[in-house]
Amino acid sequence: MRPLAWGFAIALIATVAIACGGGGATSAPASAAASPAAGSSAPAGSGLTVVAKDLVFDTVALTAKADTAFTINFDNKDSAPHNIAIKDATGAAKFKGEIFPGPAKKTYDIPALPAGAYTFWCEVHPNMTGTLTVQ
Ligand SMILES: [Cu+2]
Repeated sequence: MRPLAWGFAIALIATVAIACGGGGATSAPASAAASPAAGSSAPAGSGLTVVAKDLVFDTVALTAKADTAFTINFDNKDSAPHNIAIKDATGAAKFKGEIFPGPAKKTYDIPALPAGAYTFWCEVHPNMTGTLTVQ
């Protein structure tokens, strides 16, 4: 009887300790984890925006979700023709958008890309470049 009573008492103390410590600890991270997950899905679906003006891109760093097709809303504000092309770290072309003069806008549909570091650039003006991080 004694060992059983001890065991019950220890189990009871342990349960109370877990309930108090665990309850407070788990509820906070759970709610914190839920909001970034809900927030990150919205930008992925809405697409990216890049503006070309005065022969430069307004954005030199883009981020996209790995293995997920996405769009780039390209706003060419110059009269000069521009486009956006994407190559991977080895220099292999992954996407080439239509070259068009501005002012005009086009939406490019970018295929799903594996995680990695990419470069985007304008084929007409090779000095117009930026980085695309797929993660
Ligand atoms: Cu250009």
